[in-house]
Amino acid sequence: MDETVSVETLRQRIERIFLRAGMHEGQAAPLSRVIAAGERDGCKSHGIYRIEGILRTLKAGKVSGSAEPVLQAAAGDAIVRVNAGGGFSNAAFELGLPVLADRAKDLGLAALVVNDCVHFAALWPEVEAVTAHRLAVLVMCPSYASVAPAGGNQPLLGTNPLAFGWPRTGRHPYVFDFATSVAARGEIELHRRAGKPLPDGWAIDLQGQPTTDPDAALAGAMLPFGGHKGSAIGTMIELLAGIMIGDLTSPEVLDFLGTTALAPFHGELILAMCPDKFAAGRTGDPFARAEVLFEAIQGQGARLPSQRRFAARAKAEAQGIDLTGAEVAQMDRFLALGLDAVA
Ligand code: NDP
Ligand code: PYC
Repeated sequence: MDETVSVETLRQRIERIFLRAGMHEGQAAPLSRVIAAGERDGCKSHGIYRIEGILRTLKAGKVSGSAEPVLQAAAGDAIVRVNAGGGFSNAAFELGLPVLADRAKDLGLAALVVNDCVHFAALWPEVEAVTAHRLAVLVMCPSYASVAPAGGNQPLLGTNPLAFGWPRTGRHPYVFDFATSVAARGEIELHRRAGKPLPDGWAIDLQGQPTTDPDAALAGAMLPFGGHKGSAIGTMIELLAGIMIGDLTSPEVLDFLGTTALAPFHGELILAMCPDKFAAGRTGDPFARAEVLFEAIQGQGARLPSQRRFAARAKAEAQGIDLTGAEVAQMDRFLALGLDAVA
């Protein structure tokens, strides 16, 4: 039966599923927060639909449900590292965040490198956590080979998300967060489950021909957004958030997993910048100047990225989250059967 639940009720239900599957609290709690936030903000491609993949990844032994992330941050160093120990990125990020924020405020610029993590989530929860410290931020990570480079026809790059945040006083931050493929792979899977064709231009089949069939797209390759531009940004993410931080690239992730049905194991890079420090000595308050820009954008009738998401959040917080009967039944099944519920 369909249900409407509060964000916290949903979060607790998700957490219970993960604990039932054998995950420790330190992993289950941050994971449940990020998935419930996805549903709350109307981001279905990274909401409760991801629970099944997480359980499958746990069962396959490709993620540790008991990992305890370890922080490495030599005094005064701008690079803060957290080794996730093969667990989910979310717990590692939460451990590194306070040190990252302090260093960025002291030094003007600091990086959080998360190594050896499984990252299946949207990036905006991390972006918002950093902007809450009045810092600007860039976040990126590889995924697994599923996107053909512009001009190519075989999966090589990941859907490699890139997200940015700028803090705003008394308002939600300016945030964008997108896959560097035309759409996130999760969107293709959701189209497949709904029996809907894909929009034109998202993917090619195994023969390299354009396709709108989700199954053919999943077997073939997705396309980068903006042709050669998205392809180059996706490549940059492989370089910075894969090779540069000594972690896996998307093709290496696919070799490691042997499938795109499990959540990807790799690293993540978070760059935090202090606008006050960067602007010091120059005319004008950077935060006030940013507001002029945002107003000019909206003055043309354009919307800011994340505006839809923040509206969905306000609605969910006031009225709860609507779950379909199928979603409720699936979560009940996960809770009853634990890892036996997945292949
Ligand atoms: P979308 O294309 O749905 O949205 C991208 C961004 O553009 C959002 O910030 C969105 O804001 C904004 N936006 C959309 N339409 C407009 C508009 N008309 N005007 C202004 N801004 C707009 O995202 P994707 O499908 O590319 O990615 C979805 C999610 O998938 C991301 O959160 C990403 O992090 C995640 N992902 C994670 C991966 C991983 O490996 N962990 C891999 C790939 C993707 P709004 O939300 O308000 O619409
Ligand atoms: O939706 O593209 C995606 C994705 C890949 C890994 C996690 N999410």
